[in-house]
Amino acid sequence: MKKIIVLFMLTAIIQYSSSQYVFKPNYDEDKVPEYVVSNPLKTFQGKEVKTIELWENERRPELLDFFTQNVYGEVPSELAITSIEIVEQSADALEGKARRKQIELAFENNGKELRFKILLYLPKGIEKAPLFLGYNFYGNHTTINDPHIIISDAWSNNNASFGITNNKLNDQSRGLRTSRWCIEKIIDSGFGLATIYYGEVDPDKNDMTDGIHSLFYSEGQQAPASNEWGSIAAWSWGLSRAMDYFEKDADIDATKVIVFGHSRLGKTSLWAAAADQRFAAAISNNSGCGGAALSKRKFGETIWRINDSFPHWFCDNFKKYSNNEEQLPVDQHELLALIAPRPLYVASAEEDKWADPRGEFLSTYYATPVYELYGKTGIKKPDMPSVNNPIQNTVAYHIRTGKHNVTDYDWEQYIKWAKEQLF
Ligand code: GTR
Repeated sequence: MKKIIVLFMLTAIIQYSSSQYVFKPNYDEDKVPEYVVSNPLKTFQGKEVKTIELWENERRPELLDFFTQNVYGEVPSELAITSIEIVEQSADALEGKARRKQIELAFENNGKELRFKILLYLPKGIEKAPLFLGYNFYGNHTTINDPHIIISDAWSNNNASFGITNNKLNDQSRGLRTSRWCIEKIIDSGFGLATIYYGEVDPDKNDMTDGIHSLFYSEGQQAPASNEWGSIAAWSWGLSRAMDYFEKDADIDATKVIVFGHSRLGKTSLWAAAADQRFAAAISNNSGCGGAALSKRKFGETIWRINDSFPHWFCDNFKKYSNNEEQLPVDQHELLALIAPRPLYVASAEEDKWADPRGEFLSTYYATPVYELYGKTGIKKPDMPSVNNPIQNTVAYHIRTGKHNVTDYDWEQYIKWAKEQLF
């Protein structure tokens, strides 16, 4: 009997590991499994949600709680900014068009400290500027060609094309990512831009002993509990603390802060806007799995794959859904619905199959009933628009030609739409 059990277990283990080993992403629409799209306007107990009151008092809280406890993880407790320091500023940046500030926020808890810097450009001649806020991947100094931007000493992933070989950012990469930020157009349109190096809030590696997480640990604790925050929730927390600062800065209109992010940082901008309703609007650029894309389509990156490659991004409870998407009582369209009625822009790229453009689009369509409850216009039809042909309502969507990236085309759409939506 014992032998049979051992044999059975061995077979199961071998089958399981070989299925993981041969993981091949599905890029064939015909092979998308049949899946149930959960109704954002029906509670887990089956109650129909027909009023804003019921949405706000029952359905929204239960969805927010589900995503908090089972996907991104809970922030253990509140932690306010300990100090704010303007570490550098200029009234004459970007050839006189803008003002620049570099602001350092500090946090202290349990005898530990964390600091991160916000790089801020504000258009001249506007008393209280609306803002785009978004993280960058390789340091503030890569985003804009400006010799005054301070280089962070926080840990970074190595990347030879940025000259980063010992996990340290350096001057070689100054201005290397300007193509992703479109600063001139942003400033010329009357918006400010704030960016933060995400590694200052939490280094992007599977080690939870560092970054903001560690400030919340009890003695001897090395990692968050299963329902507590992974890195995406930590980065989102950082965006909310930046918002705390904006509320104190008289040069900024904190009621018009649009949270933006690309890829993993697009997952972050969506979760930040869902969790913190002070953000006026959200933009998800090519956010894919665990962002805007529907998980149950299993197209491109899947929950198993993302949890396997990036075990630190989500909370441990999310691992229950690896190769087990059917058991999820929600899908990512309900993350989008949590942002309603605030403007939301989801963007895909034609060649970015890994992020499942159709899944990102369908998510905006399935989130739309919640926007409609508020009398807002979302995505009315389940037919994807053609490439470079945006739909721009309160919920907006485009798929552009090209790869996984942020381009001028993307920013031109965001700026135009944000102006229409917020003014
Ligand atoms: C990929 C990951 C995606 C996306 C991307 C990025 O490796 O599989 O989910 O987040 O990284 O952030 O660049």
